[in-house]
Amino acid sequence: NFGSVSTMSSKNQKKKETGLSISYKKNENFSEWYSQVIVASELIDYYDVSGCYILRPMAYNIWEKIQEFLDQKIKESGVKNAYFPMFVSRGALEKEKEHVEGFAPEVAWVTRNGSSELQEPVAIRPTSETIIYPAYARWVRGHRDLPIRLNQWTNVVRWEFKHPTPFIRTREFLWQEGHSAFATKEEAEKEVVEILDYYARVYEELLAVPVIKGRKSEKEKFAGGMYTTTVEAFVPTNGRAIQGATSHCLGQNFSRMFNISYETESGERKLVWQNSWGLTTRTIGVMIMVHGDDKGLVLPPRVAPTQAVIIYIYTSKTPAEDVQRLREKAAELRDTLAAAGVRVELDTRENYNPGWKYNYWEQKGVPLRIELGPKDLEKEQVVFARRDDASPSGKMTVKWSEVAARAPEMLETIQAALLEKARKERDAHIRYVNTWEEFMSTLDGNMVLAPWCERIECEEEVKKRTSPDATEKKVVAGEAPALSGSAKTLCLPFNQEELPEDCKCFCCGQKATAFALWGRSY
Ligand code: 87F
Repeated sequence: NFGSVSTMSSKNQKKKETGLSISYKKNENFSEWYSQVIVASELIDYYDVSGCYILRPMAYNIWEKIQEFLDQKIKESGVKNAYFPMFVSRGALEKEKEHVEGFAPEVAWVTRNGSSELQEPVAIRPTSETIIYPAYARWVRGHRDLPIRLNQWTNVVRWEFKHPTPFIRTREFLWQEGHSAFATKEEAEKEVVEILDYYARVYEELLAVPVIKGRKSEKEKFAGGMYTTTVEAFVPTNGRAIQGATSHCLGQNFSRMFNISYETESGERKLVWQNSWGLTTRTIGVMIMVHGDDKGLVLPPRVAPTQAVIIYIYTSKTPAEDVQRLREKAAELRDTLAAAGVRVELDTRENYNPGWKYNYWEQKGVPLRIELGPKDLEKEQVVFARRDDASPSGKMTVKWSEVAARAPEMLETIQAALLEKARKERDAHIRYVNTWEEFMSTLDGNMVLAPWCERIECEEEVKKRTSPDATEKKVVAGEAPALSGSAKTLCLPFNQEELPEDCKCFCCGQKATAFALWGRSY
């Protein structure tokens, strides 16, 4: 589904037919570029249920890397994994009215088996509070049963009606959801920020995507909880912010509804303090959008299924014994690199020329290409070509004897360079404003920090005044409607400057209580 073909040049059309190259430019048609990249790189294939996509091995492997990192972190902190059923009874789902109310249209129900109607339809989990908390109520008796700290890695289903985008907004997605119950508020709050920090590290240390940590406004928080913390990322190409993951302090709202309480030593019953937190396969979409380029995917080395590819080069004039030596040396280098812990592949296909292979692996985002040609045989060297830097300075020669030491170094250099570049670009799109006029003239393409009163009515006013109707913005054909939405608060950043004295809200003029980060978002 690449949209209108007539806008492509015949050269691009040819490339598309051979599956060799990305014909859309990231800067010119971002949404078509994205669709093309995820398919050409073999991350995603389409499926005949709207909003659902196949995660091919490349995508699933990246998810496994994220899982490995986060799973280890949360286990070290004492959280255990479990698995709860995917079906929710109507009674359980509707127990906590406030929480499900706004979400009800997104809940998918199983109403039939074969041709018979179920006596009592069951819902497919959109999130598992109503599945897990009845069990917590049974499991908690005394204070010795606390804390309970469980996580599960699952799929969830939310029957969204907004325009779907692979990884970013899908009707089924993969995530982890953590649910803890403590005797004290302090413990629950401490874990909320501890987990948020792991989420920030997934983005920054694995995906090389900078994020801003903060608290959601009253309007944007999870309605069932007390407060929501979030990591927010930014896609410079279209100026959209995107929520990266959330960690909620639930207070005692759910323990009250589900009667999760314990007896204290003095014999009183007290409600537990809870939190919940989730990170999804959206992470992968954000990474693609931030790092990808006109040649295709650009993968940060720490999550790249293949970190380095070796390509040997020869022509019809290369003597047969040299070709043989190239093959042998390339295989030897592959083994050396694999032994050094590099996820390496050797492209031995003889029916494709080197140019085609370069293109192929670039499209797949492999961070490091190692070239070995006839001239390199005498000099006992290879050429390193960085995926993130196509300039001549992105190429360098490396002695065979040093390849095993230099390749891991280079991968770490690339990892750091990707984060640095993304951070510079993101930072260039963060703007401070003080007035409504400044806000409106800055909003397009940027995230805006503005002194704010934190009132829900004020945020609603901003939403109205920045809606496509109010701003006479046209919905761009072929572009997701999400790309033309109103401005909202992304978060109140934890890390923020002190407000000047007597500072007024940029929108309503009432007393400002904090800087809020605003943007148009996914
Ligand atoms: C859709 C349908 C029904 C989001 C929904 O963020 C219910 C919900 O409760 C719903 N979409 N939510 C909020 C989920 C809150 C929370 N759950 C645990 C998380 C992280 C993991």
